[in-house]
Amino acid sequence: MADFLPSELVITPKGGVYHLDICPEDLAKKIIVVGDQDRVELISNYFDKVTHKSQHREFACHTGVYKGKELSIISTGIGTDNIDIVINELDALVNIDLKTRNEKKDKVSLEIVRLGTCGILQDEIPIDSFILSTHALGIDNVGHFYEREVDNETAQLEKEIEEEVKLPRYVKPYLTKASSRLNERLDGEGIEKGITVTSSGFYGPQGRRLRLSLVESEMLNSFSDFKHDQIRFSNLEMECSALFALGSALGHETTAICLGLANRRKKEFTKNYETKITELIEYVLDKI
Ligand code: R1P
Ligand code: URA
Repeated sequence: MADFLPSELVITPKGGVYHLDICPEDLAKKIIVVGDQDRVELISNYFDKVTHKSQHREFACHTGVYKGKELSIISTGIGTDNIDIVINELDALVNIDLKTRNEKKDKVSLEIVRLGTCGILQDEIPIDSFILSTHALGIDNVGHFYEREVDNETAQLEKEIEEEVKLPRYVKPYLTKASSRLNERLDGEGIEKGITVTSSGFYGPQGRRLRLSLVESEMLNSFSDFKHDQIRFSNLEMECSALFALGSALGHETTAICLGLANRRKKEFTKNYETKITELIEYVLDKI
């Protein structure tokens, strides 16, 4: 019997994965993931050659060559629920034989960089900064569905965070590290670094109060106030936790670099999105 039956791993008539709707030959080993579908073309416009273009639901994929590097740019849409789909299907494309439905013996490790946007959690991080995630703290739930190994240092830090940060009582956070190898490549002058908080929503789950009152109004400040040696919470978004947790558990290298759009401490919002996202794209394409 095959390792993965049709109810568990859905394969399209043309031999691709169900939601992304791409086939193994459409994918490069270096991948940039973005939330916004329109950002895919903004990035692939820089390619010297385009070899594949597709879109199914919110998942656009452009593969091509940039300065000799083969890259795929894929949109995930918003949220860790989508990341669960994207990471499992990207892994299936390289590590499961979709014809026999059996796991491959020799595994492929993908390099996956999220190029996103985020909110800022510290006064000293200017609006429009590029923020490289050292870790992600999930206050979503996706990571809890999978067994994975966490090193002692990360487990200890997770415990301290859980004790000190004022989260709603039914939120169980999980901490994961970004790939240090990818971070060495993406780091540079002026790049801000820190732990990225990944939320399950944009408003209440990120401490934004419109007309509904929030259960825990101190959550955001207690993230900003948390300090452990040189470690700080730098930013807040909606995908990194599941990307790092599932990606590393499957043997892939994952990290994220995000443009800080909103400083939540200073209550400021960018006026420079187009210019700054272009700068971030050019920065990542050259470093990746
Ligand atoms: C919310 O506006 C969206 O923007 C951020 C969040 O993570 C969320 O997906 O990232 P992207 O700009 O990559 O979508
Ligand atoms: N994306 C988020 O998830 N939060 C912000 O504040 C800005 C962008």
